[in-house]
Amino acid sequence: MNFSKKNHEHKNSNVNNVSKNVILSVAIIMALGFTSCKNETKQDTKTTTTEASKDIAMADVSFGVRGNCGMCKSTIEKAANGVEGVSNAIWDVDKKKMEVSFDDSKTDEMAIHNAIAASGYDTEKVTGDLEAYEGLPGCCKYDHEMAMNKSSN
Ligand SMILES: [Cu+2]
Repeated sequence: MNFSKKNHEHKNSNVNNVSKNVILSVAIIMALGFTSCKNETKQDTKTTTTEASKDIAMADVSFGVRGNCGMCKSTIEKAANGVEGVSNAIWDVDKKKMEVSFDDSKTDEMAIHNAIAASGYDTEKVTGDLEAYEGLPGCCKYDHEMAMNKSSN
């Protein structure tokens, strides 16, 4: 009598453990999703040292890039800054517009378009890599029809 009762309780607690584990993993997945989207405040502030040297042929370009939020901003700017020769890259979230300064003896505008597109974002000239786009946090999955390079808000 006593034994079978204990056994029954034991089974019950097993079931409880399983559902606790499921709840826990769901909570972890949700927490992970949250943190990746909250990362937007933690931007890589790459200090831009615009050298005063006149030997360097600096070029400034601006072009449209699609995106949604601060997280997009850091991904886009990081991609552009990763191109050798780029000294300054700013993406405007309202205008969906990129402003880049670079040394045109080291790189050209298309290399910057390609780097941004490789990170998953559409530019005026290059469509964003779809695999990279799929890997973006949910809040960054921008609309591919979005107007870009807007002159004002
Ligand atoms: Cu985003």
